[in-house]
Amino acid sequence: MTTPSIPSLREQQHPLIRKLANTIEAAWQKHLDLSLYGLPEELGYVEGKLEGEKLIIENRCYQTPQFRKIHLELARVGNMLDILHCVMFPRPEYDLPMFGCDLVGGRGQISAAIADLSPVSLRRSLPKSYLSQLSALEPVNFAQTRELPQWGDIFSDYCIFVRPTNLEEETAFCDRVASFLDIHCQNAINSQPVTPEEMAEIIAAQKNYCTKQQQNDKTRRVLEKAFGSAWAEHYMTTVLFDLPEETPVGGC
Ligand code: BLA
Repeated sequence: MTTPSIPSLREQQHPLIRKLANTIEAAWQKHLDLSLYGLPEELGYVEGKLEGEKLIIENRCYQTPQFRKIHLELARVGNMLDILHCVMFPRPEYDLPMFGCDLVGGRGQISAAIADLSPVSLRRSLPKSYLSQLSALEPVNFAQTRELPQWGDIFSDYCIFVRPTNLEEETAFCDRVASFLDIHCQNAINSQPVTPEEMAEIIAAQKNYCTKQQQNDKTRRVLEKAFGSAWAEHYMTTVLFDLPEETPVGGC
């Protein structure tokens, strides 16, 4: 008898999604002290129907001393749509940006590849160490860059939003995500807690980030068509982009 293995979905997905999922997990394993994050059980693996096609969602979720939740989600709609979604939510005691990444593809082509380290402090810029490390990366050029939607003012100047046109660009995107993650994880494990005042600002900025992401109608539409609008709202606000706790976490 075989137990269903978790990587089963990624083996059927677009090669860039598979490669990026492996890259992200390898960076996490390499740098971070991971423990499992308990998602509500019914939301770990989800199946629905979208226009007669089966929608499958698989979630992996961890936490670490610096991140309250790091989430990798793979989703597939029949043979039409392949999705990778990933967000690392820092604990608000740390002045760390949000890492976010979304790959959306269908019929063999990735139409949207986005990755960013987004500032979540009210000064609305990345910490200095990030700015110097990100600006030292080799510039990458993509033939087809895409325009951010209105709610996309949360992203940094280092955000990449492209439609990769060939294997070389797919590899360049994946390498850039690996660099973002190396920079991010190294900064995270060396970061020190902030003051309560700064923490309040960070909570407000994380809320703004999540509220903006919840305005992504393209994501919402896919989820609504498969599971209905109440479920889509619940999923977007509790699994994809849940708000940080209001009350400061006590501790010694
Ligand atoms: C775009 N996201 C999209 C698109 C779809 C989804 C279908 C349109 C693709 C295209 O225009 O080519 C769908 N994305 C999903 C679904 C899930 C998902 C169903 O993650 C989850 C189950 N989105 C994120 C994160 C970022 C993000 C973390 O989840 C960025 C860090 C960005 N996705 C993002 C942006 C667009 C997008 C900016 C383009 C939106 C637009 O053009 O209006």
